[in-house]
Amino acid sequence: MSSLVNAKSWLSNLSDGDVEGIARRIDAEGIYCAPGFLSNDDLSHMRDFVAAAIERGGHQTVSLKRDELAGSSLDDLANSAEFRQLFSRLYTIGLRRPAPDVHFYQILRCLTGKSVSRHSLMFHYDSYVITALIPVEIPVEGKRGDFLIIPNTRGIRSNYLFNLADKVIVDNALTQRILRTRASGGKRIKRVAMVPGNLYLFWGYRSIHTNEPVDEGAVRATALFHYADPHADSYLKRQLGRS
Ligand SMILES: O=C(O)CCC(=O)C(=O)O
Ligand SMILES: [Fe+2]
Repeated sequence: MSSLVNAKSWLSNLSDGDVEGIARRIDAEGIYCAPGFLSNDDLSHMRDFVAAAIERGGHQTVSLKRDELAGSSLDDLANSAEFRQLFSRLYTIGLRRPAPDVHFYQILRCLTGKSVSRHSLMFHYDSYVITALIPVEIPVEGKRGDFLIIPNTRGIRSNYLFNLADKVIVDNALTQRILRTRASGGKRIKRVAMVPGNLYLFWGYRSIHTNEPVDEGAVRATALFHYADPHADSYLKRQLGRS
């Protein structure tokens, strides 16, 4: 049975100094990794959940949202006080600002089938300050679907309009092409071979990132927890109907 014991014990042993260390590591390296965050039992439970979701989805890419994750154990993780506190502590200590309430934009991304390429190498900034990523399933042969990140290329924009401008620049076809070319050897692009059960943390809002594709017959599943939208109260954002 999945119990999240490893995760909870690691989380509850974190001192403020440890959290500060995590923040400074993300500042310096772009990404922090806590190895073995999930136990093998947790992982195998989540993998069964992923396999069932892919089966139901007709062996195509599926993205499950928070309300579709009941029974996956990822719901228990998102609801656990220890996990939630990691985000508010990392925000307060890392950004030296008071942390907003913890509401996750939570996704379980399961890539497989012909649609893999459409969902890969799409470089982007997240809308949320902190991104936590836990790989659940990573192919052991063929293309691994490495995570790619150009860390900390922008600050937290004071204004939603500037944020939109950044996103438009990254979103266009030319920029995507340049980034894809650079992905194979660019110095600033960091490649991370993801290990299932590890917890990865990065400043999703500040960093351009994406994943490489996997083979059509393979499965790459990642659990994502996004926290703290700096533009949650933006009038312009509301008018534009952006989420
Ligand atoms: O699955 C991944 O490796 C990254 C996904 C991602 O960046 C996102 O969903 O915002
Ligand atoms: Fe992202």
